[in-house]
Amino acid sequence: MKFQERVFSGMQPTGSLHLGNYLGAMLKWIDLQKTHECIYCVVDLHAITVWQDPAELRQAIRQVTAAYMAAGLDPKKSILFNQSQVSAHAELAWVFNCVARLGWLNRMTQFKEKAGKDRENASVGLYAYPNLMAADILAYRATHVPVGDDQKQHLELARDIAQKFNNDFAEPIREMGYEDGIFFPQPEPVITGPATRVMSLRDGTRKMSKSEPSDLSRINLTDDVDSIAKKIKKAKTDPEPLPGEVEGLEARPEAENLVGIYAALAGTSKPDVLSEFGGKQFSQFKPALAELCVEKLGPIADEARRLMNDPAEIDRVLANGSERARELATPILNEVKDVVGFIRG
Ligand code: AQP
Repeated sequence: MKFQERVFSGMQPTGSLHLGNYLGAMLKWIDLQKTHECIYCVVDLHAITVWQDPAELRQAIRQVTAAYMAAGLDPKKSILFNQSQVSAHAELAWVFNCVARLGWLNRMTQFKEKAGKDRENASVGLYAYPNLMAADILAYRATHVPVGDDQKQHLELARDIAQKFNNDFAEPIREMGYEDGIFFPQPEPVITGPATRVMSLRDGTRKMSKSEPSDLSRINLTDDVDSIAKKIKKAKTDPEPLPGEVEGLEARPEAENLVGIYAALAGTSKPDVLSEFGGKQFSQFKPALAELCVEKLGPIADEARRLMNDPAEIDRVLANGSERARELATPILNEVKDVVGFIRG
């Protein structure tokens, strides 16, 4: 079956969004919105795989939605909604829990990192997280998934699940009229640009992350001008000047990270940034980077704050997006139920 091109992606409302989320994923979301049918989700079911304070979770769902809109996602063009309002995600995830193999999930590095040494105490949800992510994507038969580099492995798992579902149920799928036996597409990761993995400002070998305790490690999309400037100023670097060529960034993770951030924010490439700043010290590069960050992120923070003044309007956007999402997902889920052999009323 030839599937219509459709984009799906999401972010967890586990705190304020940061520069990594913005450069790694959201910039591409905004671009794809111009050419594709796009579905952008606030993945609250994923968020509770680690305990969340309920009042803070509600607030974070609205904040992430406000950040989506402030960054340029248009709820009239794209579908913006929160995952828990569309039960197809959870229902399909259960089917996928029964399709995916334990051995596949045991290989997921994100679970190992997040569960850490206290693995026995991690939630079952955290372990099964990639199955829910596969359901998020395949409930819409999405063909393209713009994400940061850290999600590559989960995307590969989603492709494996789609393939195994198609194989396991080949006969009923064909009987249903899918002559080539393909019920789910193989979703393609879209991992492009100079900042697919933005690193911590305090340690160039660790991913910038919402859950990192030090706020100095990341630039939040809600940070004011002074905080942005302070965080860039304090960002870890090495004593060498910037190289003139990209090869010179090898084994200099902090330098590479800052150059990648500059390139992504400026809409250029690392070689372009180095042709401008090669040979310069960080004391010259950092103020230019801070200025660029403020120029690009300041208006997003201001607009998100303005939107947060009207939470009822944000809730309306989410309710409307959820309705549109349900319209797309329900017929697909119904066919899944028929394929699997459930009886529907
Ligand atoms: N540092 C990053 N660089 C590039 N892309 C990133 N993404 C996250 N961090 C970076 C991308 O942002 C999207 C949404 O991520 P998420 O919020 O669902 O969860 P995450 O990947 O687990 O992000 P965090 O910040 O690390 O959250 P916590 O700390 O709560 O686990 C994804 O497309 C992701 O690739």
